[in-house]
Amino acid sequence: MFRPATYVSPVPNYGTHGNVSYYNHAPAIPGQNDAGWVAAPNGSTIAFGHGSFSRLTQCWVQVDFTYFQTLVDIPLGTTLTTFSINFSGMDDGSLVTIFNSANPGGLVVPGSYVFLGGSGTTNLAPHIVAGETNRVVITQMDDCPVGNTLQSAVVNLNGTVIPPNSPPTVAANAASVSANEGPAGIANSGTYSDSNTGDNVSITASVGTVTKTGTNSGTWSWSNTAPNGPASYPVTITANDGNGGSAQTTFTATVLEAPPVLTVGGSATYTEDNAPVVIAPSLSLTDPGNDSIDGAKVSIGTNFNPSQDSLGIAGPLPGGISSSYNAASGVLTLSGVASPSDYQ
Ligand SMILES: [Ca+2]
Ligand SMILES: [Ca+2]
Ligand SMILES: [Ca+2]
Ligand SMILES: [Ca+2]
Repeated sequence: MFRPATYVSPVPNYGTHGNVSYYNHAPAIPGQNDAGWVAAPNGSTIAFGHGSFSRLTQCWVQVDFTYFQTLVDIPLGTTLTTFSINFSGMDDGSLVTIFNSANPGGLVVPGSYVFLGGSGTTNLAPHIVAGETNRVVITQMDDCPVGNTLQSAVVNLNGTVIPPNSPPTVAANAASVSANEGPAGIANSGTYSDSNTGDNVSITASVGTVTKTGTNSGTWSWSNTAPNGPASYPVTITANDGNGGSAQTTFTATVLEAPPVLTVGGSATYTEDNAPVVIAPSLSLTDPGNDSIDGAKVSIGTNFNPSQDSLGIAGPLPGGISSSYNAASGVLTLSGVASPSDYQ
């Protein structure tokens, strides 16, 4: 059910209840997944309104519209003999619009109008498409206080009542998420809901992994690896009720650049005039995004004496890395693009 904030006023006086001309003043039919759709008072019929439910103050010069929708998933191969919407307890009128691949903008045929006290539409079967979800929207109008009601509206397909189906809703807790590159990965979460308690809503993600709790409503949790940054991409979460109703939400996932991690493990003891020793025997160098390293510097921090202390490389360097030593400053420079393990 979707109720605009207020009624339309003034409108010309068309002089009869449910007059077709009043629909010319109706706001555009809201989109299938627009915010503002709420469950009807009774999920399996409608049971909208009652004798004193009108918001109007004058007769026939004001008109109040309320929308109802249901999604009818018709399997491929279904023989469509009759398709009608049957009403009871209507004040003051209703109009049925069919949306499907043959009528993407919505179809209203002359027999789609039902007037005060009327009971059903004409046979709409010629306009229904099998093998897809047909969206049926009822535009109910009140053109005169006091009454404003639609007790029931049911879809009748080949003589069988089709239970009403509303699309689910889905929302993300964060419109954007970010995480450093590395093994922790990136995550988001959210909620979903479907007013049809018998629906088991599936949740899928355009990228990454998503899990859910609940059946027709609950929460979802999304995660993905974050192998290397910087990177940013959209993630679409789709909720599908399995009966033709679906909804989507999209958020942005951003993987941030993170610096390399250097651990100078171990220690060395050097005795004057002896052969050189390895100064950091268990040094570890990694990058959370496994980025290449451009260069490195090694220096003696304190008590450096250029005439006595010297840094050098033991053995050949991995390909792509070259070294130079400044004897005056005591800085050993390694340069060239190579992997962290080669630099280590
Ligand atoms: Ca009325
Ligand atoms: Ca549903
Ligand atoms: Ca990176
Ligand atoms: Ca990095």
